Amino acid sequence: MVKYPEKGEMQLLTDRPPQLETPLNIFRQDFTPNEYFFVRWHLSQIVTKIDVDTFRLYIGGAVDKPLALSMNDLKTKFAADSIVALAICSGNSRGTFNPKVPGTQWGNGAMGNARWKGVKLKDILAMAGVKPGALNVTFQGLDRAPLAGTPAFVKSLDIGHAIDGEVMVAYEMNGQPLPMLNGYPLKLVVPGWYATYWVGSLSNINVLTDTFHGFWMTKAYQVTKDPALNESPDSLAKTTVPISNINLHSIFVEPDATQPVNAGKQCLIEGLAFNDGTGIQKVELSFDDGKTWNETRLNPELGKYSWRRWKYDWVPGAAGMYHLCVRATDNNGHTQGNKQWNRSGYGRGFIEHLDVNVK
Ligand SMILES: Nc1nc2c(c(=O)[nH]1)N[C@H]1C(S)=C(S)[C@@H](COP(=O)(O)O)O[C@H]1N2
Ligand SMILES: [Mo]
Repeated sequence: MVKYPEKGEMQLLTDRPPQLETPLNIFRQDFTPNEYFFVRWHLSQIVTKIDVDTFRLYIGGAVDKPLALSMNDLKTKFAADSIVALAICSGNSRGTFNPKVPGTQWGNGAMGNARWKGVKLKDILAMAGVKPGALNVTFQGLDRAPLAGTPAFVKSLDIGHAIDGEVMVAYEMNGQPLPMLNGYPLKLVVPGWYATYWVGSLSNINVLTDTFHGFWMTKAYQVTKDPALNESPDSLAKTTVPISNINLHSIFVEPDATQPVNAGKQCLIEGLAFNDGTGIQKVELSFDDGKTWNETRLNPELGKYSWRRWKYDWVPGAAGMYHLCVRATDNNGHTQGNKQWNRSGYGRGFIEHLDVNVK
């Protein structure tokens, strides 16, 4: 465990750039406190100091009127908007893939649920005036690569997505300014999509009349074109597309599997389920390897892009090892399946297991 500025005790996965994972017990609350919110950067030159008085968000490219907006402009010239949304790294839970895949070996803590406040991207683009023929919008922050050859971290969205009224430029999370390590002073919020699009220390928005082909869209963060396709180490998909929507997934948060629980006593099992805004219809547990399933209690919904907490009161009868499984079903009736491996360890979405020692 380490401590970084504005952060609580976190698990350090890499230090240059910093990648910090949230301890699992922090997930026993609706919102993930800013000081425990995971941290993930790609380029080692991240911003550690910003003068907010001179900071500007630049909007350019295929617009009628390029803009340079101060923080004060964002807070006074636009209506404030707020949304609860889960930010989850595409590589969350990668460390649990079997066979192992290269990349940061995250447990389940590369995600967090927050209430974001800021300005609708649609309103900012309307002020700039998007020119006819616009296709893509790109986003870049103030972080830089140490070597000239490393591609800048630039992400893009289709224009239709950018102006859907949900994508937001956020200046607050959970009622506070963003911690520096989470992209202060501005972060793009793309509800329902993996956090690779949630560009932090956001400084440049560019409207393009063609398709953006940058490294971080066309080479990195690729998934199989057919989402149902299972890759295996010796059978990799030939056609890939940029990752997008958050996959349906559910995880255990309690009990802590390293500690035994008591036979004949009530044991609270709890966890999280989430997806891309489709919503969670039910979460079920199995104690017999998937033969029968028991419905858990869902906590109230906090918003369609929020995670959903679930709970189950279990009274284990006798001592022994118990093998638990959890699966979620979304509001379209789609239930998590058993296996889904991919070479990059992205978008983990299959049924999770927990071995509990009852004594
Ligand atoms: N400027 C910038 N924004 C970025 C990144 C980055 O490297 N640079 N990484 C992205 C990825 S992959 C993730 S998972 C999230 C992590 O956000 P956090 O550090 O606030 O948790 O930021 C996204 N936005
Ligand atoms: Mo990520």
